[in-house]
Amino acid sequence: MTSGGKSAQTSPKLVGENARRTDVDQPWEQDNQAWWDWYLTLADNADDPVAALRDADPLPQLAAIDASVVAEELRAPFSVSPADRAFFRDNGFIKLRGVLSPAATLRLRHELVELLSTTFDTVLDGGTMARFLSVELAWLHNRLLRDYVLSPRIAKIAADLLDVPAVRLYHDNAMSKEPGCGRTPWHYDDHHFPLATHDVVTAWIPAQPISRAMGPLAFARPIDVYKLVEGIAFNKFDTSYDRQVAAVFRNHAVAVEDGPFEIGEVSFHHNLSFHTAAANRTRQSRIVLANTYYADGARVVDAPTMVSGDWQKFIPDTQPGDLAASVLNPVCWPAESPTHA
Ligand SMILES: O=C(O)CCC(=O)C(=O)O
Ligand SMILES: [Fe+2]
Repeated sequence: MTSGGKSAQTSPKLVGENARRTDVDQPWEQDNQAWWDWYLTLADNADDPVAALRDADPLPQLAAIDASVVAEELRAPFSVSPADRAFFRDNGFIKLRGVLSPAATLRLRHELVELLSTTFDTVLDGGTMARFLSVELAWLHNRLLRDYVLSPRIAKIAADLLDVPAVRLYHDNAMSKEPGCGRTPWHYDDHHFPLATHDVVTAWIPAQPISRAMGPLAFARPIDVYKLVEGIAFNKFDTSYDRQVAAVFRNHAVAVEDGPFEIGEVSFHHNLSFHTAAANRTRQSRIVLANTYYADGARVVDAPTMVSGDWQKFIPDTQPGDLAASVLNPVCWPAESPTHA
């Protein structure tokens, strides 16, 4: 586990060299949870602060399904059409309905609630307010989550969208945007992943329906709008980067897909896709599993920065410039085991 275990509230401040220097060229010195606590402080919430919270729609009442049924579903292929691929190529993201069944979605939520509540010694859906909780590498010690993370169904969608023959796992990320937690700042993931390739995609797998009030992931389109904001300097101390990106997108009337996710709907975003998420204005935790995959054969960049977070946890025993193919980066598609065929 990389997230500080049963951590008490960590104050979101930079420490060590990260606090002293104004550049982002030094490595991240704290754990992954501290990274998220810091990162969310870079989002501008001044225009629309979270005031009152509302009830989310109750979760559907469904009979629990067996882990073996979930595993079967996560192996079954999902058909990605030529139109889906073209949409992803042009826009850098796609939202696909029915990637998970409602029962498999709720089973995921049950498992993530257990994981997050144990890790942070809290209860979800209101026990912790206004915070973004994150646990990575859960697949290493949780059999059921392993099926969701290494899922041939999900990894094949990633490979099809990237149009590459094989993908590896970069990392999993169990995330909970707690009630009252503000916006996720505008960014693209290319900043975060120290991989020397653009063939990187994140499957953002909601563990419940996500209404607009709960803060669905939202994507600027088309993909090349990142070029409009390439010149904006990242500022690690305040919200200026987020504000400037928002202003440029507004001035250029950039389209933003910020609609809700129905149960079982999963989005896939490319590492050049600019995205953000609204605040969670409901009393329900917005729980998501985000799995990032990259084209087999990619290398680590020559000079990872602090924005890359604690990447050596995800690609251990690997130096900058090396092939990114550690034991924690299995090929998820094509599925290796015959039982995954
Ligand atoms: O869930 C969020 O609010 C942000 C997630 C994100 O940026 C990502 O998965 O790339
Ligand atoms: Fe992201």
